[in-house]
Amino acid sequence: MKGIGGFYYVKTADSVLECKAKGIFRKRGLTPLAGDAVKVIGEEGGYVISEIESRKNYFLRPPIANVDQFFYVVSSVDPRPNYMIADRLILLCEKRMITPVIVITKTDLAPVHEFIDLYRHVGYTVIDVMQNEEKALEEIKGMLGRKLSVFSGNSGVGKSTLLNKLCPDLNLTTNEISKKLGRGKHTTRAVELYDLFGGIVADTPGFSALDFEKMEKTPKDEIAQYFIEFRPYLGDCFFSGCSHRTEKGCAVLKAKSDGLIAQQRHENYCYLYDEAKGFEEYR
Ligand SMILES: Nc1nc2c(ncn2[C@@H]2O[C@H](COP(=O)(O)OP(=O)(O)OP(=O)(O)O)[C@@H](O)[C@H]2O)c(=O)[nH]1
Ligand SMILES: [Mg+2]
Ligand SMILES: [Zn+2]
Repeated sequence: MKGIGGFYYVKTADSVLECKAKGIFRKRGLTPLAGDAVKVIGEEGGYVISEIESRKNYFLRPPIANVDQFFYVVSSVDPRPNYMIADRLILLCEKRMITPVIVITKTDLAPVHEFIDLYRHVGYTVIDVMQNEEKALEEIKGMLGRKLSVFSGNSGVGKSTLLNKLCPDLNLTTNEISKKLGRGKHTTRAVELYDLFGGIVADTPGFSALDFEKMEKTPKDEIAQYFIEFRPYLGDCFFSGCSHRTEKGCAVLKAKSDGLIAQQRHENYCYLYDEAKGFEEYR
Protein backbone atom coordinates (compact mmCIF):
# COMPACT_ATOMS: atom_id res chain seq x y z
CA MET A 1 0.00 0.00 0.00
CA LYS A 2 2.91 2.33 0.70
CA GLY A 3 6.66 2.41 1.20
CA ILE A 4 8.37 5.06 3.24
CA GLY A 5 11.66 5.32 5.14
CA GLY A 6 12.63 1.71 4.43
CA PHE A 7 9.30 0.37 5.70
CA TYR A 8 6.62 -1.16 3.52
CA TYR A 9 2.98 -1.38 4.48
CA VAL A 10 1.40 -4.56 3.17
CA LYS A 11 -2.31 -5.12 3.23
CA THR A 12 -3.41 -8.67 4.01
CA ALA A 13 -6.94 -10.05 4.24
CA ASP A 14 -7.41 -8.67 7.72
CA SER A 15 -4.68 -6.20 8.58
CA VAL A 16 -1.87 -3.95 7.40
CA LEU A 17 1.62 -5.20 8.26
CA GLU A 18 4.67 -3.02 8.65
CA CYS A 19 7.48 -4.85 6.86
CA LYS A 20 11.07 -4.54 5.86
CA ALA A 21 12.32 -5.83 2.53
CA LYS A 22 14.69 -8.75 2.23
CA GLY A 23 18.29 -7.65 1.61
CA ILE A 24 18.45 -9.67 -1.58
CA PHE A 25 16.14 -7.20 -3.34
CA ARG A 26 18.58 -4.37 -2.86
CA LYS A 27 21.38 -6.45 -4.32
CA ARG A 28 19.24 -7.10 -7.39
CA GLY A 29 18.33 -3.42 -7.60
CA LEU A 30 14.71 -4.22 -6.90
CA THR A 31 12.49 -2.17 -4.61
CA PRO A 32 9.00 -3.11 -3.55
CA LEU A 33 6.55 -0.57 -4.97
CA ALA A 34 3.07 0.46 -4.00
CA GLY A 35 0.82 -1.77 -6.08
CA ASP A 36 3.07 -4.81 -5.83
CA ALA A 37 1.70 -8.19 -4.82
CA VAL A 38 4.15 -9.58 -2.29
CA LYS A 39 4.77 -12.51 0.01
CA VAL A 40 5.48 -11.68 3.65
CA ILE A 41 7.13 -13.88 6.22
CA GLY A 42 7.28 -13.37 9.98
CA GLU A 43 10.83 -13.38 11.28
CA GLU A 44 12.19 -12.76 14.72
CA GLY A 45 12.74 -9.05 14.11
CA GLY A 46 9.33 -8.55 12.49
CA TYR A 47 7.70 -8.97 9.10
CA VAL A 48 9.78 -9.20 5.94
CA ILE A 49 8.80 -9.03 2.28
CA SER A 50 10.34 -12.20 0.85
CA GLU A 51 8.96 -12.20 -2.68
CA ILE A 52 7.60 -9.73 -5.20
CA GLU A 53 5.29 -11.19 -7.80
CA SER A 54 6.05 -10.36 -11.41
CA ARG A 55 4.60 -7.01 -12.39
CA LYS A 56 2.09 -6.30 -15.12
CA ASN A 57 3.78 -2.90 -15.50
CA TYR A 58 5.36 -0.23 -13.37
CA PHE A 59 6.19 3.45 -13.40
CA LEU A 60 9.29 5.08 -11.98
CA ARG A 61 7.55 8.40 -11.47
CA PRO A 62 5.32 8.05 -9.64
CA PRO A 63 6.84 4.79 -8.33
CA ILE A 64 4.00 2.29 -8.56
CA ALA A 65 3.36 -1.16 -9.99
CA ASN A 66 0.44 -2.95 -11.65
CA VAL A 67 -1.39 0.15 -12.82
CA ASP A 68 -4.70 -0.30 -14.66
CA GLN A 69 -5.76 3.30 -15.07
CA PHE A 70 -3.90 6.58 -15.09
CA PHE A 71 -5.60 9.87 -14.22
CA TYR A 72 -3.35 12.71 -15.28
CA VAL A 73 -4.37 15.73 -13.23
CA VAL A 74 -3.69 19.17 -14.71
CA SER A 75 -4.70 22.54 -13.22
CA SER A 76 -5.59 25.60 -15.24
CA VAL A 77 -3.37 27.79 -13.02
CA ASP A 78 -0.90 27.39 -10.12
CA PRO A 79 0.68 25.57 -11.91
CA ARG A 80 -0.42 26.24 -15.49
CA PRO A 81 -0.52 23.28 -17.91
CA ASN A 82 2.78 22.33 -19.48
CA TYR A 83 2.28 20.71 -22.89
CA MET A 84 5.73 19.17 -22.88
CA ILE A 85 5.17 17.43 -19.55
CA ALA A 86 1.75 16.34 -20.71
CA ASP A 87 3.15 14.76 -23.85
CA ARG A 88 5.98 13.06 -21.98
CA LEU A 89 3.57 11.59 -19.48
CA ILE A 90 1.07 10.49 -22.11
CA LEU A 91 3.89 8.78 -23.99
CA LEU A 92 4.87 6.82 -20.86
CA CYS A 93 1.25 5.67 -20.46
CA GLU A 94 0.80 4.71 -24.10
CA LYS A 95 4.07 2.78 -23.97
CA ARG A 96 2.41 0.62 -21.30
CA MET A 97 -0.82 0.40 -23.28
CA ILE A 98 -2.64 2.53 -20.74
CA THR A 99 -4.94 5.22 -22.11
CA PRO A 100 -4.62 8.14 -19.71
CA VAL A 101 -7.68 10.06 -18.56
CA ILE A 102 -6.96 13.77 -18.27
CA VAL A 103 -8.57 15.55 -15.32
CA ILE A 104 -8.63 19.35 -15.26
CA THR A 105 -8.86 21.28 -11.98
CA LYS A 106 -9.12 24.94 -10.96
CA THR A 107 -11.19 26.11 -13.93
CA ASP A 108 -13.14 28.04 -11.30
CA LEU A 109 -10.04 30.26 -11.16
CA ALA A 110 -9.20 30.45 -14.87
CA PRO A 111 -10.23 28.73 -18.11
CA VAL A 112 -7.97 26.42 -20.16
CA HIS A 113 -9.96 25.85 -23.32
CA GLU A 114 -6.93 25.39 -25.54
CA PHE A 115 -5.45 22.56 -23.51
CA ILE A 116 -8.78 20.81 -23.10
CA ASP A 117 -9.67 21.13 -26.78
CA LEU A 118 -6.29 19.89 -27.94
CA TYR A 119 -6.33 16.66 -25.96
CA ARG A 120 -9.99 15.97 -26.70
CA HIS A 121 -9.16 16.37 -30.36
CA VAL A 122 -6.26 13.93 -30.00
CA GLY A 123 -8.78 11.44 -28.67
CA TYR A 124 -8.44 11.47 -24.90
CA THR A 125 -11.18 11.74 -22.31
CA VAL A 126 -10.77 15.11 -20.60
CA ILE A 127 -12.82 15.71 -17.47
CA ASP A 128 -13.12 19.34 -16.39
CA VAL A 129 -13.97 18.91 -12.71
CA MET A 130 -15.12 22.46 -11.95
CA GLN A 131 -17.30 22.79 -15.02
CA ASN A 132 -19.86 20.50 -13.40
CA GLU A 133 -18.39 19.16 -10.20
CA GLU A 134 -21.13 16.72 -9.25
CA LYS A 135 -21.24 15.14 -12.69
CA ALA A 136 -17.43 14.94 -12.93
CA LEU A 137 -17.10 13.24 -9.55
CA GLU A 138 -19.78 10.71 -10.47
CA GLU A 139 -18.04 10.04 -13.76
CA ILE A 140 -14.69 9.43 -12.05
CA LYS A 141 -16.26 7.28 -9.31
CA GLY A 142 -17.85 5.14 -12.00
CA MET A 143 -14.43 4.43 -13.50
CA LEU A 144 -12.72 3.17 -10.34
CA GLY A 145 -14.23 -0.29 -9.75
CA ARG A 146 -11.94 -3.34 -9.90
CA LYS A 147 -8.95 -1.29 -11.00
CA LEU A 148 -5.79 0.19 -9.61
CA SER A 149 -6.04 3.84 -10.58
CA VAL A 150 -3.23 6.34 -10.20
CA PHE A 151 -3.74 10.07 -9.75
CA SER A 152 -0.62 11.79 -10.98
CA GLY A 153 0.39 15.29 -12.03
CA ASN A 154 2.49 18.28 -11.03
CA SER A 155 2.70 19.27 -7.42
CA GLY A 156 -0.15 21.55 -6.39
CA VAL A 157 -2.59 20.66 -9.18
CA GLY A 158 -5.06 19.25 -6.67
CA LYS A 159 -4.70 15.48 -6.73
CA SER A 160 -5.29 15.05 -3.00
CA THR A 161 -8.07 17.66 -3.08
CA LEU A 162 -9.80 15.71 -5.84
CA LEU A 163 -9.52 12.42 -3.93
CA ASN A 164 -10.97 14.13 -0.86
CA LYS A 165 -13.89 15.34 -2.96
CA LEU A 166 -14.45 11.79 -4.20
CA CYS A 167 -14.31 10.48 -0.65
CA PRO A 168 -14.20 12.99 2.24
CA ASP A 169 -13.34 10.18 4.68
CA LEU A 170 -9.87 9.97 3.14
CA ASN A 171 -9.06 13.30 4.76
CA LEU A 172 -5.80 13.67 2.82
CA THR A 173 -3.54 16.61 3.58
CA THR A 174 -3.69 19.34 0.95
CA ASN A 175 -1.92 22.65 0.73
CA GLU A 176 -1.59 25.99 -0.93
CA ILE A 177 1.24 26.02 -3.42
CA SER A 178 4.14 28.10 -2.28
CA LYS A 179 3.99 31.51 -3.90
CA LYS A 180 7.59 32.24 -2.98
CA LEU A 181 9.05 29.20 -4.64
CA GLY A 182 6.57 29.33 -7.47
CA ARG A 183 6.19 25.59 -7.26
CA GLY A 184 4.40 23.01 -5.18
CA LYS A 185 5.56 22.14 -1.72
CA HIS A 186 5.08 18.44 -2.37
CA THR A 187 2.41 18.11 0.26
CA THR A 188 1.93 14.40 -0.50
CA ARG A 189 5.20 12.69 0.36
CA ALA A 190 4.80 9.10 -0.80
CA VAL A 191 2.62 7.03 -3.07
CA GLU A 192 -0.18 5.57 -1.00
CA LEU A 193 -3.02 3.29 -1.99
CA TYR A 194 -6.58 3.51 -0.73
CA ASP A 195 -9.59 1.25 -1.23
CA LEU A 196 -12.23 3.32 -2.94
CA PHE A 197 -15.52 2.56 -4.71
CA GLY A 198 -14.66 -1.07 -5.36
CA GLY A 199 -11.18 -0.33 -6.66
CA ILE A 200 -7.86 0.94 -5.41
CA VAL A 201 -6.68 4.51 -5.94
CA ALA A 202 -3.19 5.90 -5.50
CA ASP A 203 -2.49 9.42 -4.32
CA THR A 204 1.02 10.33 -5.41
CA PRO A 205 3.54 13.10 -4.76
CA GLY A 206 3.58 15.71 -7.50
CA PHE A 207 6.45 15.97 -9.89
CA SER A 208 8.17 18.91 -11.51
CA ALA A 209 9.37 19.41 -15.07
CA LEU A 210 12.92 18.51 -14.12
CA ASP A 211 11.95 15.03 -12.94
CA PHE A 212 11.16 14.04 -16.49
CA GLU A 213 14.39 14.94 -18.15
CA LYS A 214 16.25 12.17 -16.38
CA MET A 215 13.47 9.68 -16.66
CA GLU A 216 13.24 6.50 -18.67
CA LYS A 217 14.25 6.77 -22.30
CA THR A 218 12.20 5.63 -25.24
CA PRO A 219 13.90 4.59 -28.50
CA LYS A 220 13.41 7.38 -31.05
CA ASP A 221 11.76 5.12 -33.62
CA GLU A 222 9.10 4.02 -31.13
CA ILE A 223 7.96 7.49 -30.17
CA ALA A 224 5.61 8.18 -33.11
CA GLN A 225 3.38 5.23 -32.32
CA TYR A 226 2.77 6.60 -28.81
CA PHE A 227 1.33 9.78 -30.33
CA ILE A 228 -1.98 8.06 -30.95
CA GLU A 229 -3.29 10.53 -33.53
CA PHE A 230 -0.22 9.80 -35.72
CA ARG A 231 -1.06 6.11 -35.92
CA PRO A 232 -3.44 6.16 -38.90
CA TYR A 233 -0.66 7.72 -41.03
CA LEU A 234 2.41 5.79 -39.94
CA GLY A 235 2.38 3.26 -42.77
CA ASP A 236 1.86 5.83 -45.50
CA CYS A 237 5.12 7.80 -45.60
CA PHE A 238 7.26 7.72 -48.75
CA PHE A 239 10.39 6.62 -46.87
CA SER A 240 10.08 3.49 -44.76
CA GLY A 241 12.41 4.88 -42.09
CA CYS A 242 10.62 8.23 -42.02
CA SER A 243 11.15 10.17 -38.80
CA HIS A 244 8.10 12.36 -39.51
CA ARG A 245 9.99 15.57 -38.92
CA THR A 246 11.04 17.02 -42.26
CA GLU A 247 10.97 14.24 -44.86
CA LYS A 248 9.35 14.62 -48.25
CA GLY A 249 6.27 12.46 -48.70
CA CYS A 250 5.66 12.18 -44.96
CA ALA A 251 2.04 11.27 -44.25
CA VAL A 252 2.23 12.64 -40.70
CA LEU A 253 3.43 16.04 -41.97
CA LYS A 254 0.66 16.01 -44.57
CA ALA A 255 -1.91 15.29 -41.84
CA LYS A 256 -0.45 18.19 -39.89
CA SER A 257 -0.73 20.58 -42.79
CA ASP A 258 -4.29 19.36 -43.38
CA GLY A 259 -5.06 20.32 -39.77
CA LEU A 260 -5.61 16.73 -38.65
CA ILE A 261 -2.60 16.70 -36.34
CA ALA A 262 -2.00 19.64 -34.01
CA GLN A 263 1.13 21.72 -34.56
CA GLN A 264 1.80 21.71 -30.82
CA ARG A 265 1.81 17.92 -30.58
CA HIS A 266 4.00 17.57 -33.63
CA GLU A 267 6.49 20.08 -32.21
CA ASN A 268 6.71 18.11 -28.98
CA TYR A 269 7.07 14.90 -30.93
CA CYS A 270 10.06 16.40 -32.77
CA TYR A 271 11.57 17.59 -29.49
CA LEU A 272 11.24 14.13 -27.92
CA TYR A 273 12.57 12.47 -31.07
CA ASP A 274 15.63 14.73 -31.16
CA GLU A 275 16.20 14.21 -27.45
CA ALA A 276 16.07 10.41 -27.87
CA LYS A 277 18.34 10.64 -30.90
CA GLY A 278 20.83 12.58 -28.79
CA PHE A 279 20.79 9.88 -26.10
CA GLU A 280 21.23 7.13 -28.66
CA GLU A 281 24.16 8.84 -30.36
CA TYR A 282 25.78 9.57 -27.02
CA ARG A 283 25.51 5.93 -26.05
N1 LIG B 1 -9.91 27.00 -6.61
C1 LIG B 1 -9.52 25.74 -6.65
N2 LIG B 1 -8.51 25.33 -5.85
C2 LIG B 1 -8.14 24.03 -5.92
C3 LIG B 1 -8.75 23.10 -6.80
N3 LIG B 1 -8.14 21.90 -6.66
C4 LIG B 1 -7.19 22.09 -5.72
N4 LIG B 1 -7.18 23.35 -5.26
C5 LIG B 1 -6.24 23.94 -4.28
O1 LIG B 1 -4.91 23.73 -4.73
C6 LIG B 1 -4.02 23.54 -3.64
C7 LIG B 1 -3.18 22.30 -3.86
O2 LIG B 1 -3.99 21.15 -3.78
P1 LIG B 1 -3.45 19.70 -3.36
O3 LIG B 1 -4.64 18.79 -3.41
O4 LIG B 1 -2.68 19.75 -2.10
O5 LIG B 1 -2.46 19.41 -4.58
P2 LIG B 1 -1.65 18.05 -4.88
O6 LIG B 1 -1.74 17.84 -6.34
O7 LIG B 1 -2.13 16.95 -4.02
O8 LIG B 1 -0.14 18.49 -4.50
P3 LIG B 1 1.11 17.54 -4.05
O9 LIG B 1 0.61 16.64 -2.98
O10 LIG B 1 2.14 18.52 -3.58
O11 LIG B 1 1.54 16.81 -5.28
C8 LIG B 1 -4.91 23.49 -2.39
O12 LIG B 1 -4.85 24.74 -1.76
C9 LIG B 1 -6.28 23.22 -2.94
O13 LIG B 1 -7.30 23.74 -2.12
C10 LIG B 1 -9.80 23.58 -7.66
O14 LIG B 1 -10.39 22.87 -8.49
N5 LIG B 1 -10.14 24.91 -7.53
MG1 LIG C 1 -1.19 15.75 -2.66
ZN1 LIG D 1 6.62 10.32 -41.95
